[in-house]
Amino acid sequence: MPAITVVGTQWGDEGKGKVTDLLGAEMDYVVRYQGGNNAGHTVVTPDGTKYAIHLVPVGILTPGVTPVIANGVVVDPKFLISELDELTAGGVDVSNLKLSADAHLIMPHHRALDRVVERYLGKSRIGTTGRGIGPTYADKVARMGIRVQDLLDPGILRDKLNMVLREKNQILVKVYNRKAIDAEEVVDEYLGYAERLKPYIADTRLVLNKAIEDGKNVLLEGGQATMLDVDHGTYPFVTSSNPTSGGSAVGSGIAPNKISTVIGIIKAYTTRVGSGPFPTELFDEHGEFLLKKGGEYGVTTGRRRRCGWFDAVLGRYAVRVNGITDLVVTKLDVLSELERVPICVGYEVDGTVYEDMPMTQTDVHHAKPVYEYHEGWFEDVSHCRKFDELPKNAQSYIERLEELCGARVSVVGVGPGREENVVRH
Ligand code: 2SA
Ligand code: GDP
Ligand code: MG
Repeated sequence: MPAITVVGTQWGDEGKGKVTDLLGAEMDYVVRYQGGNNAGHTVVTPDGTKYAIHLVPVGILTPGVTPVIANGVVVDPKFLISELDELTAGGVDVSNLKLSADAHLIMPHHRALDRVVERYLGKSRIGTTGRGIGPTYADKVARMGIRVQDLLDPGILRDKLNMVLREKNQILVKVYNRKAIDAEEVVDEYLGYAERLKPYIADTRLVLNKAIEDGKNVLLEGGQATMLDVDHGTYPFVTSSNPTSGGSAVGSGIAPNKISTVIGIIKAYTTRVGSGPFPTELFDEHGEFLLKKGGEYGVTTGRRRRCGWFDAVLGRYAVRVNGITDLVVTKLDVLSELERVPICVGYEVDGTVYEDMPMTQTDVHHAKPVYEYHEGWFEDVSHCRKFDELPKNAQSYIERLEELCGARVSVVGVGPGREENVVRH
């Protein structure tokens, strides 16, 4: 059985958590392949319990699923232990978790650097989640990273940390006027985490490939989204990993030809948290309407999300870059009660209209949305479960998004609950 990847198509918070949870029942393995505890996935189970999951895969909530934190993830061990403890206290069995020996560890100097660099950037700051994500990936690529497997060898952990801190402490003290970090204190702290995490550490690349050979169902769960991808997003206002479907192969060790289905999660409008260009952003009462009705606040940091209309230029781009086979449109219910619903079909930059993403970041910053206007609907759609139960204008809105983005819409979300969906294919 080939693997399935679930990706965010916009700037995150499209409802990936809900969709992954929905698919979880049919899965044997659910895998995080990039990012870390910057992610925030909300799941509302049928009994009404609401979970905010950050680092572990959402599949951990489904009995029988093996949750996997694969090689492409950056892991803050203290955070992981607290998330596991919290889930256990809530009655969730976490004993099956597999943690890749190759995943990189977020260290105290990464968290410290994330914060001071943001302060240093001032007006140009990225608006990171402050979890140390960027500096950890930077060290991974610079070959200065410390990996989960280093927790198993105190001598190596000590040597690596001493070496890295010789450089990082110079930066922290001399450039940013901060206190130096004591290597021995960190070694002691991390060896404590090693004791707790040892039972979960595994060769996840082997585990997952064997699972595929045995015909098991594997779901690769993306964090963040296409436009936050370090290669394909609105650089530099991106995260430091590859949330796109290509990243799901690299970040798990599952070959691309073993991934048969790519499901793109797309909100019926657009949101973004953090800095960076956002052509359809609204600064008027419609923006307030989406913020309030959609409950658009960050799950990790509580930050207010910026809100705007649906952007089909971005949707088309995401379908291409990820090879999306099916789209899940979420939060259609939020759009009820609007007289008309604008859809951005192109960008105007200095008199030229682009139907595809402009080549340069400068043009994206200057892009003005070209809208077509769609008749709205006033009915509450949250009870709809079949496509023809949706109001006619809501149906044609979905069909228009499908046409503009170039992929079929298989599911439409009409509420936060696991069962609040219209399933088409
Ligand atoms: P980082 O911390 O280095 O990954 O930040 C870099 C950019 O990536 C954005 N980013 C996110 N955007 C949307 N949702 C994310 N997760 C949380 C959520 C966010 C929250 O689900 O609500 O609670 O604020 C997420 N994680 C990273 C970030 O805003 C920067 O623009
Ligand atoms: P993720 O990061 O992509 O998993 O998304 P988040 O959990 O950060 O944000 C999505 C929010 O939308 C959460 O509060 C979900 O419970 C909620 N949500 C998901 N799908 C729907 C939907 O179809 N309708 C409504 N009203 N809310 C939804
Ligand atoms: Mg989120």
